[in-house]
Amino acid sequence: MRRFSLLTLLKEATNAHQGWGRQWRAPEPKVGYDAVIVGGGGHGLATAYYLAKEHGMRNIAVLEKGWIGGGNTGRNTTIIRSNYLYDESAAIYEHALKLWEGLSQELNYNVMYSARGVMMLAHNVHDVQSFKRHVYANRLNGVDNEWLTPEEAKEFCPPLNISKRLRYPVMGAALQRRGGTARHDAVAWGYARGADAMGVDIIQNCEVTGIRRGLSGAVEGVETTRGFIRTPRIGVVAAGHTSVIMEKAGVRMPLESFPLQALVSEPVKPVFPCVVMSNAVHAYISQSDKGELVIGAGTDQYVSYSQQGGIHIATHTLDAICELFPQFTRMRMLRNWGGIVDVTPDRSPIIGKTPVQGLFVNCGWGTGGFKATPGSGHVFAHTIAKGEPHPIAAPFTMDRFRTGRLIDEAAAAAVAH
Ligand code: FAD
Ligand code: PYC
Repeated sequence: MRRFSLLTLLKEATNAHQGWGRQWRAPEPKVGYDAVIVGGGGHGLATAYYLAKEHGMRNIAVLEKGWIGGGNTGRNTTIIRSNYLYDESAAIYEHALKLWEGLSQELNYNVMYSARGVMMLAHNVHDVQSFKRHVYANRLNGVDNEWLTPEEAKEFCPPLNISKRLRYPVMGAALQRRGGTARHDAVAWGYARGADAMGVDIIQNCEVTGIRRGLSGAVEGVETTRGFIRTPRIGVVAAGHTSVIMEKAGVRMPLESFPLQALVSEPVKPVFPCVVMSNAVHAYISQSDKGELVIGAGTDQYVSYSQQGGIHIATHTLDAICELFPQFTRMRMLRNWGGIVDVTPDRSPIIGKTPVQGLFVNCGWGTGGFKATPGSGHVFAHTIAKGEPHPIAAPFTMDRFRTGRLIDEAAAAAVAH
């Protein structure tokens, strides 16, 4: 693999960038692999990368029904933070945030992680109490988070309207300065490139249509649109389509799939310095490096596999954005889209083994899994390689819905489910 460096960049700049070559191969599927990852989103690709890098498993494949990063990875609003309430959640999201901080160097690929600060607005007494509780709990867990007055919030984000006459006035905010954004496609591409260089086969346009189990019940391989592929270990990382795939192995998942939508404006000069989220009004906003305002809404209220959201949901979000940031009232929106998010009853992910031998699952990240991508891949790779959960992933087993040991982050995604 050709490394990116100042020298190679300078060389290619004088060569019309003709010498870079392919970033990853396009291999034909082999007859069998030591492990197969179903789903070429950020989580699946990160899993493959860490399986190869940290566990020496190189005879593995990532099977993607479309193109890598074409699912929620390429559709999300890229907010990264680790300010979750419960110890288990803080541990896994902070593990991810620490990996984000060094990810461009780790992958030798610019994932454009930008720690510009994530500010969550409080609009009522309940918000104030809840966010202050998060601030204190986070600090006990070594996670940065601080409370701002409305004036301090405006100083941090000058376009913010803190007039007391709003329908949802800003009563304060919780700020995680290490939170921010990253370039979603680059995350998928960086992991793909790194995994490919270690021998992982990344196979696009290859849909898994079945999971074959032997007489003992253990997995034997996957049926795909490109033929049967034998493997003793399958890791399913398919976000909103997880339950569809798991059903093929006879496993019923505690998941619901909802559309979640986002939209971007026409590009403008730098005007918005941070990320702002508002739970109460279901809106969040940042500005991409291209200049577009990136705006997200809440989930639709009904389960669906349509990659569009209801227009009334986006309208409600834009109303809220215009009230909070009146200067954006005259901006034009360029495009909108939806992704299918996989939501568990306690809004926390499921990472681990399943009742079927050789079948592992990583799902339930719902509206908030982009931020977890490096940490999720890292702990899931451990789980697949060792056959036992990584200590950080151990609380996130599917079994918690039987035992009742829930990790109830129902409000953690900061948008209404
Ligand atoms: P995906 O990227 O969806 O990857 C799963 C892959 O599996 C897909 O590429 C799909 O094509 C493939 N697949 C499905 N079925 C099959 C099959 N049968 N065979 C082979 N392949 C298959 N999270 C945040 O942290 N911050 C945010 O700001 C944020 N905003 C969001 C905004 C929107 C509009 C959406 C939709 C989501 C948002 N999220 C956010 C959530 C985040 O995008 C997801 O949790 C995360 O990207 C999931 O990554 P993944 O790799 O598991 O899933
Ligand atoms: O988890 O921070 C988040 C998030 C923001 C928008 C969607 N999810």
